[in-house]
Amino acid sequence: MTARQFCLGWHWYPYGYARTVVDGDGAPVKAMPPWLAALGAAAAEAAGHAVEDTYDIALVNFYDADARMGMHRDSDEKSSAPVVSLSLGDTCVFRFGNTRTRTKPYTDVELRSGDLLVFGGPSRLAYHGVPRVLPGTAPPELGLTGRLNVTLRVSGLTEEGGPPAPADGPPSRAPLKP
Ligand SMILES: O=C(O)CCC(=O)C(=O)O
Repeated sequence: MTARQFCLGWHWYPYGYARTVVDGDGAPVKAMPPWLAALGAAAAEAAGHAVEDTYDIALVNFYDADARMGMHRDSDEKSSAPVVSLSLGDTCVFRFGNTRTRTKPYTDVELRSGDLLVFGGPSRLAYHGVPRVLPGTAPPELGLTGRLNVTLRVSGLTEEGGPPAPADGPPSRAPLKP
């Protein structure tokens, strides 16, 4: 099982971003809310990073009890601005690794509902993933079964920076990270 994902601002697909391609319904990607962009900037700044560009991507990941996300790097952005990650709902085991390999050394930490994680600087391209969700650990007042993660990034792309939409044929759904 993998996390289910949708995007705001730019649509992520392996290995790039687009405004209009690959959404399940073929519709252009929904706008990035300015308040979410501001939250990303404030979080990065609070963690000691000076970010001049606007946070223009949100990846929203939903994890049910069996979902996971394989070790990967967020390396499709042209900006080196830190990644800001928010967790809501069930606690997960978040695996934070190194920049060279998907394997050890890595550190497992629990991310709980309300946690915000910033990784930038020398850790910006570290491999990371979610090997496990701890079902039933969400705060009951949220009314959420599962885990939601919102990952904020700066694309560093211009309007023209995304890849071209396919000339014809139905939009394809991007495979998710394993
Ligand atoms: O769910 C998480 O905490 C990690 C999400 C993530 O790594 C990603 O969207 O690239």
